[in-house]
Amino acid sequence: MVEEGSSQKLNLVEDSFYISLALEEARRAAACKEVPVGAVVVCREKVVGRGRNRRETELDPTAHAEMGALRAASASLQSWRLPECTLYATLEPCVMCVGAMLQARISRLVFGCLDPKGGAVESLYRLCDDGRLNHRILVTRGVLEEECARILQDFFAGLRENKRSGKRAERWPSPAEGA
Ligand code: AZG
Ligand code: ZN
Repeated sequence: MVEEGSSQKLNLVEDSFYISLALEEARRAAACKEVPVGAVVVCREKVVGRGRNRRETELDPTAHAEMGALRAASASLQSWRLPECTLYATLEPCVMCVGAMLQARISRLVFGCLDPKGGAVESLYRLCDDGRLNHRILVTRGVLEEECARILQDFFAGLRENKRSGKRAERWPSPAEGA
């Protein structure tokens, strides 16, 4: 689902392309047993930062995909201000990541699927459009929504399956069976 509006429609092909790059990052995260979330930052059609969730790898609660992409973009553009940039994320960003985007003066956010338990753009809070803050971020949601949701569903289904088969392995063969 993408909101209607001619400018939104115009951006759809381009937005889908950049979200597909964010999905590549999410797949890389999954390959490292990380919750598969990916992000890219784009400035004047050029990818200036990529990030993927690396919390387990880095043992860092701030190592969300969006934070990695923002850090890489700031390093690449040599500026903490990123006013001409759009951030593309596979999942609705959390409070921390929207906070960082507001600090960076990101102009636009595009994301794939909602995060009902952590999203700070629509689900729990609406931080991108809060008149009390000193910056607003234009938002487009629902780009490649199914793919972005599916990669998370598959990851968590795999975790549950591993947990079940792990439990089976613990029970069988049991020591009593002479294993
Ligand atoms: C996450 N949510 C977002 N938005 N981004 C990440 O990198 C995450 N990791 N776990 N939940
Ligand atoms: Zn986050």
